[in-house]
Amino acid sequence: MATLKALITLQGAKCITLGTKCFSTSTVRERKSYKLVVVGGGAGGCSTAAKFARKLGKGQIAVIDPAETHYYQPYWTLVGSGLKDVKDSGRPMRSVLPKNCDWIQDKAVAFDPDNCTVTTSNGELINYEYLIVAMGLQLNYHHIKGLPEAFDMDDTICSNYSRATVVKTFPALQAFKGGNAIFTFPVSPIKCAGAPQKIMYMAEHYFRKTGKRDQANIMFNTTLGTIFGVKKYAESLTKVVKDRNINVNYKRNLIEVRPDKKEAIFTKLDSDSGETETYHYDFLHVVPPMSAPDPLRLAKKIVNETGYLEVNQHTLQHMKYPNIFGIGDCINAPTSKTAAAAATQCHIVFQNLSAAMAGKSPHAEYDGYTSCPLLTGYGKCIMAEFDFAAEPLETFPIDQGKERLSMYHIKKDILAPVYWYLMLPGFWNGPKFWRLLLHLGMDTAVKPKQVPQQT
Ligand code: UQ1
Repeated sequence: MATLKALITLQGAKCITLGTKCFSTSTVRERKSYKLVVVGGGAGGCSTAAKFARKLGKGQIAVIDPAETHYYQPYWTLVGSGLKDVKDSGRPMRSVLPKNCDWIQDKAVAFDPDNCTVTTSNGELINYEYLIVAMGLQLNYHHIKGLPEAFDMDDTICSNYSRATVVKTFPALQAFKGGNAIFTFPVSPIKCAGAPQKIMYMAEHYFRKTGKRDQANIMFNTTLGTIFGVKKYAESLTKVVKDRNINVNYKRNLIEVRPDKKEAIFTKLDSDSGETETYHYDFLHVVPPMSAPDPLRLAKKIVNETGYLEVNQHTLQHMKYPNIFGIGDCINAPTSKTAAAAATQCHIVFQNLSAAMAGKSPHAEYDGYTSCPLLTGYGKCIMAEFDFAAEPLETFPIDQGKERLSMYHIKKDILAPVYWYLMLPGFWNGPKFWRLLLHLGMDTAVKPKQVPQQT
């Protein structure tokens, strides 16, 4: 702590915010200073850093992220279903960051937006003119009593949401002999809100293929009151759960696991008295509650009351600090948090931050586009795509509400190369171009719908 204080005092030179610009007047050499600092080396951070690295050139950009490995998380449903190897979901962070940016392999722990600095966990102060916050979400397994320890104690508990626990899913499905297979969905916004049910459909199909479906009672215990937030896809999924004999228990929130007794405890969110229900499980797929990462959540000047970066949901520029932009899961935009959303946002951030750098007003507008390839079995996928208004915004001129083999192959075989070779190097702006082309320019939903800003 003393060292940290000394460092801060030594490097405590002033920074002046002028409109959208922040100039360092520091003469202290130790302090690093960049035109653009990107906090987070995930999908949004890498792809925006790549675009700006090309624009600004060497030495102008730093990406702050402690992780040694960058993971393509959309692979994890496929890993849990036994279709892909977890090793293929990760690549060394250095290999996915632009060559001419500095990688500060440390954790951002504090933000001082008035002085344009980010502090890292080893006490370094990084000075920026412009900042992109791309910190993703934090997984809060520890908010469920008994977790994360139960993952080590019980082979039948798994979770596709982390590298350490996704490898338990397929072996648990293989070892399953019958009984209750429970799939959960937590309170709070989560990333890829379709993933909690995708693995359930894959498990159901796997049980059928391996002759154990008759012994399985499959349950989806979700905190929500509907199966999906977009009417068109909710109708398709309601039919899927009915046809596959899956029991959906709405308004159930997992609060505790007892691996010694193989019990999962849920609160009933629709009961006033906080009533609980105890279920015996023979297989349990847990989706953790999530939040903005603690260092961001606690940076009160730049977040809203729920802890997410407070940006204008159309321009993605910060509501109070014009030299700050946000992308991906950590922002307050009211849309489903996915890599497809980050790809589309990347293009918007690039245009609007470039405008800000040139002293102009942001003009590009994000329409809330997001996409969720809802795997509903081996060889089946409903490709959900929608906007802020929860209206379908489909790329292909076919009904994407239907389960399709073509969409399954897009999810399984095509999107990963798109991610590694187009999105991370900053060349994939989402499928809007293809949507326009495939609809021969007749897409009526192309203009962003004006949805009131939510905070
Ligand atoms: C997408 O653009 C994207 O970014 C790379 C994803 O992330 C992996 C997706 O999952 C999806 C579905 C899209 C949207 C693309 C198409 C072709 C529908």
